[in-house]
Amino acid sequence: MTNTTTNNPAINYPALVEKIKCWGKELGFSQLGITDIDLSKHEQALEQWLANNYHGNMDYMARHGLMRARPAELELGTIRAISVRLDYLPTEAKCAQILKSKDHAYISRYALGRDYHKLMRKRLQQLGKKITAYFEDLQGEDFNFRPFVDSAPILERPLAEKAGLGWVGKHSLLLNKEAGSWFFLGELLVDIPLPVSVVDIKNNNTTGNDCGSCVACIKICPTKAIVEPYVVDARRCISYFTIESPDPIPLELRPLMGNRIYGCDDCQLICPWNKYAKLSLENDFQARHHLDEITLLELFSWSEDYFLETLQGSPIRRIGFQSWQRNIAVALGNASFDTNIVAALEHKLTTSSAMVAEHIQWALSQQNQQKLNDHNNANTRLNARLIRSIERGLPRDA
Ligand code: B12
Ligand code: SF4
Ligand code: SF4
Repeated sequence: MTNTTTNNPAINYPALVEKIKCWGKELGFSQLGITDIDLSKHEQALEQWLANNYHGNMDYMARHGLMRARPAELELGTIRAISVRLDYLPTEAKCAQILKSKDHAYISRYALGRDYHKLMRKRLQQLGKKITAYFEDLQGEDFNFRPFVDSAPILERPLAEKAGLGWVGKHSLLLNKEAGSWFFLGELLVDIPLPVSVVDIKNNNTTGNDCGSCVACIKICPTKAIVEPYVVDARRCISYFTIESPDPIPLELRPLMGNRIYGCDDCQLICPWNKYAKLSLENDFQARHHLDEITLLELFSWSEDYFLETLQGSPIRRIGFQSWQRNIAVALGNASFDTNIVAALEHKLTTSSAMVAEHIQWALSQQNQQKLNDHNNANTRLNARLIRSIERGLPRDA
């Protein structure tokens, strides 16, 4: 990026900000804010997180070093970030219902529909083009932008917090008083001196700690991945070992996964602020192929071709068939004893890769144990507490 527009007195930046906000709304974003790009106060926490190896095998997290907290080093000329959020909670989330049914698959509610990366990046691109057109009308003025969605190089939550979209909760996700945390983040890095958003505490924009003394997310996490307030050890997070990591799932964590085969929502489901979450208006985020209420056995019966074909456009496809089968095998091991489950596991044993076969063996031994004991104790009480809380707090879901 090269900047030729900085401090050009001919440009009415406050008026441009109003236009950008309108364009953001027209493009369907739930909220938009503008911030400078000084994230220096987060550098130490980021360095510590990496030094603790909390990123596991997500090498891309370490690769960029402190550049992740320095957007101008990533994209030369950047002086502001336009930060956006987009609500994704589908109209019928059915979270409690599925978490109760051990023979059904719980897929994180963000992943039931189409992949959000493309949708958001396209809209951010459109926003950038609208600003470009504005500058073209001013004849000769130059404007440069670069969209990011979930891109590893940027600390999206601290940026969004500075832009007034909410605060970082103890589960480390961004929370908003009027929208909870069920939203994605994205940003447009720009090289123009837009006035930054004013943080208005009354109007929800707050950088204060609105978690208060609550620690519900820390207590409910099935794998104790929130190792201290605001800090997640990714290696223990179900989201990491079911989505990000292609490696075998550590033995001690398998029983704690329950039926969560793709990511996990527990720390958001327990959060009192999610009473105020908005349902998504996007068709793309509604469940496809009954992924919100499908049995583990049905998913386990899919062939690789069927998996690739059916999940086209879904974020799930990114993890590949091996990780998909690995995750379902573990969840089948955690389900109540059922001769159909044992038969399905045995059927796949000989045709699966060595990595998946090892998980199938584990699942078979779990099924056998459950046949003898007739129950699986791992996290049973914790799960029941979560379900009661969802049923009380999210009436539309229950
Ligand atoms: C890597 C990653 C993960 C990893 C690691 C998670 C983590 N907490 O770091 C894993 C795979 C586990 C993961 C899981 C999930 N993720 Co994720 N993930 C990311 C990614 C790519 C980078 C996050 C990162 O930089 N982590 C490193 C740490 C050090 O950074 P940080 O948590 O932001 O920490 C800073 C602040 O918290 C700050 N801080 C603020 N206050 C305080 C106070 C104290 C005392 C301290 C010490 C620090 C501190 O200091 C830190 C250093 O800068 C972002 C996208 C992005 N580019 O930002 C998405 C993102 C965070 N993920 C997202 C989502 C939706 C999820 C899941 C809910 C998915 C799911 N359902 O399974 C889970 C939630 C798990 C959880 N509780 O975090 C969304 C969150 C949206 C939101 N509302 O905040 C993001 C922003 C993607 C997006 N574009 O929408 N994710
Ligand atoms: S997503 Fe699940 S495993 Fe990860 S921190 Fe939240 S509750 Fe824990
Ligand atoms: S559950 Fe409580 S501590 Fe955790 S993010 Fe929500 S309000 Fe904060």
